[in-house]
This record gives sequence, structure tokens and C-alpha cells, in this order.
Amino acid sequence: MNILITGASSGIGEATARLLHTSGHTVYLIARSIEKLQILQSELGSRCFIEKVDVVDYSGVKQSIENAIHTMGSMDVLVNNAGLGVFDPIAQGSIEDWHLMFDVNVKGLLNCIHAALPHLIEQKGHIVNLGSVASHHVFANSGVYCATKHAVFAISESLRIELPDKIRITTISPGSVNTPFIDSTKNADLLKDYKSYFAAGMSPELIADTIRYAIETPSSAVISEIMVRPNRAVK
Ligand code: NJP
Repeated sequence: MNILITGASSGIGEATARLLHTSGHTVYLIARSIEKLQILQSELGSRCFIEKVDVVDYSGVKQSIENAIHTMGSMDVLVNNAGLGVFDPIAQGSIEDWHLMFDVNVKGLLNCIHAALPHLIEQKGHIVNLGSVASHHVFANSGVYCATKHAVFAISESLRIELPDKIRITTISPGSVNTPFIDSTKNADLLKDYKSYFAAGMSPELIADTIRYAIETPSSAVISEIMVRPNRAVK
């Protein structure tokens, strides 16, 4: 299959790019850190294409999706993985961080869906959105992040309800995963607490495997959501 992955320069996106490529798929990888994508591309070799794109920039996203379709010949799957969480109690939160989380996690995801949807409908394609356990639960110190992930799940569900036989839609909803994700948090006390918590989380390769499973499930079925939590007392 021909698969576009956003946020492929790190963590879950990078692990997913590696696994899907190893499984024989063609991958088109986007992120802002082009140097990291270049290193990944040189490791993966053929069937791997890269482009520097900020998902917040709709015209850049639109152009990149056109480029991806042209380069790969079609797009079967869009993996909306780019996202971030800046953790703080609401009363101490920065308006810039709140806006950034909505810009990337919600508007960035919508930008990709809007640009890719006509082609994906034509292809009877598949959208995989990275939600979170925070798509369903609200935690202290991450209220705005939780709000963005609730929004992601609502967007997935609306696509599932409105386009049941036109596209497949999957939400992947992980608990904590050991990636650089937590490094966006600037609150030093929280960062100290959360650093070891996320480090003890699931591997990004495990989440990549759930994404691969959803994508490779025969098209007669849809994996609408996979929630996966670390097997430990504190989730
Ligand atoms: O995070 P990280 P994860 N335009 O920081 C990219 C969700 N999740 O892999 O642009 C384009 O390693 C950034 O690339 P760059 C989480 O909410 C995680 O853990 O080069 N790309 C990088 O490749 C997110 O949706 C956990 O900086 C942009 C990638 O996003 C997804 O999993 C738990 C961008 C982030 O890689 C991947 O997160 C959970 C932009 N404007 C859900 N801004 C967890 N880790 O515990 C960022 O429930 N990126």
C-alpha cells in the first residue's frame, strides 16, 4: 500500500514508518525536521519518500498531498500522527501552548484530512488518527491536550458515521509511550515527575504494530479503535 505518515521524524511516526516499510509498503514521510527524515530515508532506501511540511500550513499540506499522490501513484492510507502535548495546570497554562496544541493536534489533522479526503474516497482508502487514552479520559495537568484528543476522536467518529462504506477510519488510542513527546513540557516540576512515567511507557514499536494491524486488516472489516495501555498499576 501507499501510505503517508505525518510526524514521521520521531517516536511513534518514525517507528511506524520503519515497520510499514519493512512490511513492504511504500511510505511518504512528512515532518518539519527534514534532517531527521533524510537520515531515516537513507536507512530505508527505496519506497521511502520525504518532504518537509508543517501540518499547520494548509497550503503546504495540500501541495504535499498532491506531491505524495503524484510520487507514489496513489495514496491508500493517511496516518495522522503529528501532535504534541505541553502539560501544565490550566491556571498556569500559556495561551501560546494552548493554541499550538489545537493548531497541530486538531487543525493540522483537519488540514491533512481535508486535503486527502477526495482522493481517499476515490481509493476507498483508510485514515488512521492518533488519538489517546486522553481521547476518553481527562487528566490533571493536561486538560487542553485531553481536549484536543477528544476532538480527534470526535472527528474520527464523524467520518466513520458519515462515510461508512467510502473510507475506513481507525483511531489509535495509546496510554504513555516512551518517545520524546514529554520534552515539550516546560513546567520543570511536572517534567521531572512525568519524565520517568513516560520512559516506563510502551515502546513506539508496539504502537506501530497496532497501526500496521489496523491497516493490514482485510478491507471487509474496519478496526475503528484500538486502545492500548501499559500493563502497570499507574496508567
Ligand atoms: O511524539 P514525538 P510521539 N508539523 O514528539 C511531529 C500521540 N500520543 O511519537 O515537525 C508537522 O516523538 C514531529 O516532527 P517535527 C501524540 O499526541 C503520544 O509520542 O520534525 N509535524 C514529530 O515527528 C501524537 O499525536 C503518546 O518536530 C509535526 C511528531 O510530530 C502522536 O502520538 C501518548 C508538527 C511527534 O513525535 C505521536 O507522538 C498518546 C507540525 N507542526 C498519544 N508538530 C505518548 N508518547 O505517550 C509536531 O496517548 N510534529
